[in-house]
Amino acid sequence: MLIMAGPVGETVHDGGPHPERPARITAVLQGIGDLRLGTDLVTVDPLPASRADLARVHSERYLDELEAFAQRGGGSLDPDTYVTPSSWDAACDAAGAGLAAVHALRERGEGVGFAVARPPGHHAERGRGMGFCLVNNVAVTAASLLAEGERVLVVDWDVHHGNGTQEIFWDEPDLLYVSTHQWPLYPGTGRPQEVGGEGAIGSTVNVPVPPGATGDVLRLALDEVAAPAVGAFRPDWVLVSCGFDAHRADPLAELALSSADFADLARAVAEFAPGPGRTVLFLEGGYDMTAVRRSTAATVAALLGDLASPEQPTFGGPGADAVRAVAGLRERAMAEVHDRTDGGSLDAPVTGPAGAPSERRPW
Ligand code: OKP
Ligand code: ZN
Repeated sequence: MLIMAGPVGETVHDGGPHPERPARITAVLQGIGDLRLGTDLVTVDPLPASRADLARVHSERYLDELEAFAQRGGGSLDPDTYVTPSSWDAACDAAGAGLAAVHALRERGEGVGFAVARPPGHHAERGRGMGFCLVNNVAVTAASLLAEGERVLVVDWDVHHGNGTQEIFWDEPDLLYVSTHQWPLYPGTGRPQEVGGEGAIGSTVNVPVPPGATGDVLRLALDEVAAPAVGAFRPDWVLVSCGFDAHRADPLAELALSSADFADLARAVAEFAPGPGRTVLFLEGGYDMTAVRRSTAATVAALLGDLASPEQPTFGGPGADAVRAVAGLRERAMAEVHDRTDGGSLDAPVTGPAGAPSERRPW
């Protein structure tokens, strides 16, 4: 059963000629519609996230500024990130979608949740929106679960690194953040050496891959890098920052996945959950409407147990060696954080999450 929370953002938060646009939600709905789920589709109407929900992950000051900015008519937070008069309400509704999905999953004890909502969230940091993101939707739901004592895995397969999610949970040992992303690419964070803060060493897992990487390379990242960390972590919930912009047709990046690869990633990620009713997808990026439609259909079908997919999986692209090198890079970085904590040198290398975007390859 698919528990869809939303849709949010199909008619609001419209920046005109901008890739992050309302039609993305229409494409997701078409992809779900293509599956003809009938009674296997349950739609829940999200409530807006409350101030308390939002304040778990964002500063009061940023929330006040964002609301007031939208009320004054909006504008730009950065060259990529627009705010319209409807954006504050849209952002609150988008953040509420994940909470509604979790609520419905708990009631039913089965199914897969999908927050079909925009604006996206994973670039939004505690104190600022950026990269098309105003409120960090996946973080709001994760923080609500953490407040209830749950252990949360976030898998971020959007082609961009989720710098906001990483920053918000940098020192949180009960949240494991795993990201695969193209490198180099916006926002420039997400090196393998970024492993989490002193109180949460190893709770951040970054697997950058080069342009041209195919589905098998991301599968390798989940199987060889993510799976051991997840096995040791034992999450209660699996939240997926589900961007479809690693698709080969996406105009914003250069990875080479097909819709069938998203199905494959989804099957792998669902295995990380402790049981049914504990996996929630959050729409992040995805800017080619056909790719978004097909990838949505393939991903949801896979999670509901359907093996069929219209496109073929992809393989043979670059990056497998880079993925295999990640474990070693992580281990060295984790030892360095330990050394610093134990009174080691004060000028040890910075391991993030802050820092200027870098064009250097991490491997
Ligand atoms: C949002 B999501 C350089 C280009 C920046 C921003 C991309 C945001 C992607 N100024 N582009 O992760 O899909
Ligand atoms: Zn993205």
